Amino acid sequence: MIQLWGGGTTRTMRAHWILHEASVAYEPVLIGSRTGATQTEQFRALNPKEKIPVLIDGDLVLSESAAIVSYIADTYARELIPQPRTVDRALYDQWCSFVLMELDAHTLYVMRKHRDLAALYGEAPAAIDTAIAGFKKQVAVADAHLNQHEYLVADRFSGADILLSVCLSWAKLYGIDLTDGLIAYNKRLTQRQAYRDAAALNFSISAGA
Ligand SMILES: N[C@@H](CCC(=O)N[C@@H](CS)C(=O)NCC(=O)O)C(=O)O
Repeated sequence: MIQLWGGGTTRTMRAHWILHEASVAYEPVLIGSRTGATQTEQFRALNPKEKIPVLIDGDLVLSESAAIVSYIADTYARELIPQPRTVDRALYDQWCSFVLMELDAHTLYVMRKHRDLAALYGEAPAAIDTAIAGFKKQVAVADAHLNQHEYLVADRFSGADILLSVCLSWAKLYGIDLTDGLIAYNKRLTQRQAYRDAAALNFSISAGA
């Protein structure tokens, strides 16, 4: 039985959502972040980075939320990801890298680190201001694309939309104003049954302090 470790965060949400989209039966192991549960000997053996989510499928132990999204789609739901070695797959990879770097690591996560987790990482108001400005500038590129297309790649729902939608929900939670177009796109995606079922499970525990 496939296992997915982790819950309560936007990164774990990505993995729960793709598993639900793919209708894959799995056992959720709902450990939370910053609870100490990622520092046990058992968990460190799965992921020495001490981070959730982690997927176990047979002999494969896979961390990194975006890698999990692509693996599940490639293996169990090929309609959710363009085929390898195609132009659409290159564009899919481009959008995934964009979301992970420009909307997650460089911007939203900077806000998380220096605002929510300032006790650990230090306060940095200037970094937060530039993170918000950076997020708005970068997300405008996705907005312009989505004004012309229903989805990010090949005009069909894919794992890349999961990554973007989760970041848009995260931005909303942080009080960042989004355009009507992005709000409508996100609403459409979060109305999917798979999203609702995954969110009910993922957010049944909280993110941790
Ligand atoms: N790049 C990783 C980031 C994973 C990550 O940072 N996870 C956080 C929760 S969102 C975590 O597990 N932190 C360790 C802890 O809080 O115990 C991914 O996308 O999967």
